[in-house]
Amino acid sequence: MSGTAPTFVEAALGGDRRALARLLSAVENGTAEGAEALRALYPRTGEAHIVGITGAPGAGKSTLVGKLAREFRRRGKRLAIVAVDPTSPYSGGALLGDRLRMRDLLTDDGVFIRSMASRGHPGGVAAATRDVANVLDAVGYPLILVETVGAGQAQVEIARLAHTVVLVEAPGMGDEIQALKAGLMEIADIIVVNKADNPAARITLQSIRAALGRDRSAGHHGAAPSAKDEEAAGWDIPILQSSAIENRGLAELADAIEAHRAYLQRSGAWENRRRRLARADVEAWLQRHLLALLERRLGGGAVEEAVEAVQRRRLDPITAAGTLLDALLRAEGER
Ligand SMILES: Nc1nc2c(ncn2[C@@H]2O[C@H](COP(=O)(O)OP(=O)(O)O)[C@@H](O)[C@H]2O)c(=O)[nH]1
Ligand SMILES: [Mg+2]
Repeated sequence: MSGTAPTFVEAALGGDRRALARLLSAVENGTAEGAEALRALYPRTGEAHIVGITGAPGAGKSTLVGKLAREFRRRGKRLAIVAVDPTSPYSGGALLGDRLRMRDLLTDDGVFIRSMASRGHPGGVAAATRDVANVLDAVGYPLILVETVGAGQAQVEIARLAHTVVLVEAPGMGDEIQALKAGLMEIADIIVVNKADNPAARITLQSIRAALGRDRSAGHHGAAPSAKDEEAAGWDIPILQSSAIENRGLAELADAIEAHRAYLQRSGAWENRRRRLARADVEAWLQRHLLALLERRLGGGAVEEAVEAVQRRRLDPITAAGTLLDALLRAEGER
């Protein structure tokens, strides 16, 4: 390593929260300093349990994550929270009331809370989320809760970049289960119907059970083996209830998260998921390196010109990408 990176990486490793915040900004913004820090830190990663918390806006994810964090703190566990949802009430833009409610977490040294910027991630938000989680893993947080809004493919992609995916549902958010449409049901390891203080939660619970083939009338219990991966065959997706505002169902949810990690490790699936994460990291950096190389060899405008041509339908994206790659290989050959 060279430059200024070692000092603030070391400070972050030593528990300096401001250095950690600065490190995360560098990593999020894709600076050279951030990349250098990530490189230095990566060997220390791979131990944390990364838990994606996803679901429709308004389901109560942020509230639930805050309460869940307190539950884990009661169990003596240190943890980090990453909010990819820009409306999360953890930091800067939050309403005063939200901040007051979060005050105990904000002043707890055992919790580190990070809100991701909603834009400006050179390699895409999924890759930036991985990088942020990797840094938090490296500096020693054994549990990382990542809140993402379960809307849109990019968000599903982020949720998938976790060892455990918790899907938060809530009653009264439209007559259909939101997650079915978004394809979130397929990636869920744990489902929790929040706002169980609302009587309509029963109906939501029944629709989810039916959707998973677990309604009693179907004559069996236990999940039909999920199609998402063969590794999931030994895991019955728990369908829990919670009321984040009434502090109910939190211990059960924390238990389920811990049980899922134990299951992954027992079954060997932990390694499969670690491999998936390693692959995502390699592919994300491959893409970033390749784009940077294109820019250096062909000039900054080359990719933008191709994008423009594809937008105008003068070129298809397959030809455009192929042409860029050919030009790059030619430029390399001439060196
Ligand atoms: N009735 C009820 N409201 C809740 C519960 N959890 C969260 N809320 C409310 O639902 C709204 C959305 O919560 P928020 O945590 O921001 O949802 P997110 O968009 O999924 O992160 C807020 O007004 C919360 O106070 C709950 O368990 N019961
Ligand atoms: Mg939120």
